[in-house]
Amino acid sequence: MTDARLDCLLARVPGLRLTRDPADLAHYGRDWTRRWTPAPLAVALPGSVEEVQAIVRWANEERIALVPSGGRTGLSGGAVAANGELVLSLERMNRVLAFDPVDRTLTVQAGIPLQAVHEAARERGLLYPVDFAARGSCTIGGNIATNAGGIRVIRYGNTREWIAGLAVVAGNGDLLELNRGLIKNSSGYDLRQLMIGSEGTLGVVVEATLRLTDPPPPGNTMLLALPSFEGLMRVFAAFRERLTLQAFEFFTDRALHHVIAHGAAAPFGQAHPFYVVTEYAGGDEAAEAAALAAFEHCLEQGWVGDGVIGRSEAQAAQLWRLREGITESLAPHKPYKNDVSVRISAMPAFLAETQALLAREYPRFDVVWFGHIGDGNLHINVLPPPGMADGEFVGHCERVTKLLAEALSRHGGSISAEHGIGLVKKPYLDSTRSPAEIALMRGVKRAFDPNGLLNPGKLFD
Ligand code: 2HG
Ligand code: ZN
Repeated sequence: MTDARLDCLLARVPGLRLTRDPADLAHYGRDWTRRWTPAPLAVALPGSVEEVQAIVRWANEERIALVPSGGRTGLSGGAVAANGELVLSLERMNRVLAFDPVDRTLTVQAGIPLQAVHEAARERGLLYPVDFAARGSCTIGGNIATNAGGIRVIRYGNTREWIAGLAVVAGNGDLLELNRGLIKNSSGYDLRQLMIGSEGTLGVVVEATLRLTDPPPPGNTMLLALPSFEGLMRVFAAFRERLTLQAFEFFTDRALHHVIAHGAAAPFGQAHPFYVVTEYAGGDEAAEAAALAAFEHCLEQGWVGDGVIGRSEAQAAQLWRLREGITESLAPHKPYKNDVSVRISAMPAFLAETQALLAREYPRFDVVWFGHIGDGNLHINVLPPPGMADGEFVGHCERVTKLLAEALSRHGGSISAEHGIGLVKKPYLDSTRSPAEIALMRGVKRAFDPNGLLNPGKLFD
């Protein structure tokens, strides 16, 4: 291995899969942010909990930083290894371990892709309801690390709601069995919940016990075209009042432009400034009548200009592609990403203020808005004007993010809704968390990871 520390690791964990192949270092050293040059020391691909524990103990002796790694689909730089860290990939630990039909839980290893969890639940007649476009590549461990949200939070909540138990290797190598699948457990601090959303800074999630639920009756999908931003929250209120919403997602014409340029079919004969994809439970006559009533009400009020229903599964998938294809269609342009949230009640005022701010600050930039508007969560992707150097572009975006963070602070919002803080949003953490909170978070970090070796530099320094 030409590195005495790695030789020592291999001697201690015989058979450990470890690579320093430059292609592997580049592959495992970065996530979807693509802003940092990967430079890990090596990549370890353990095959068991015991191997993970041995790696963490070795890292403490050698004082080597570790970057826990799932599917690396994150957008905040939380899984980047750019400073000689050892990447600890859970990729090989990707099995379903147990299913309990009475508890309705599925116990899995952390490296299992979200889509495989969906399939495992479906095969057992049940549903794991957290879902989003990266389902094929992201892993459940990464979902837990960021408390991932996605397109069905409006109905089912975030990842946090679906974790009945966790097995976690703490910063000193101890194995913690947190909550052990219990529904009720009033026995002190809930360390499981603390671990969820901690971005790999407190422990390495190695196994998770997931709650499953009944699959809903078939839903229906509708695409709405809106003439203005102002009507957006009113349309949401009108649909929520009449229907059980499973998703309520919004995007702008610029977003649609990129998805169509990427191969999707245009949904309407003419362009509209804003769009909503909504999915509602039912699929029966009553739901259809309620959806039609909501649509007609919005049409009469002038909040909606046009609409189309996905009549078959294939049509619904086509409508969903318009929303779910946005991130992929923007990726070649290297967008600067914002993922912000406010309470739903604060959304109209926040939208008006943010729209004015961005129109003022980004007159030359392509600004693409989309997101989970029914959860108060907006994604604002900024694309560089042609020819602008990367440094100048990022500098500009960082200055505007500061203004956005100040607006969020005034509206009681969050600088990260579902992507995590990572490296990208670290400078703005104090817009969302008070000094007292951050001091406590640092204390928690020290308690779980005394030598500061787990994902150092992410979340805070
Ligand atoms: C989504 O909602 C993801 O599609 C990605 O959270 C958001 O690319 C983004 O900014
Ligand atoms: Zn999202």
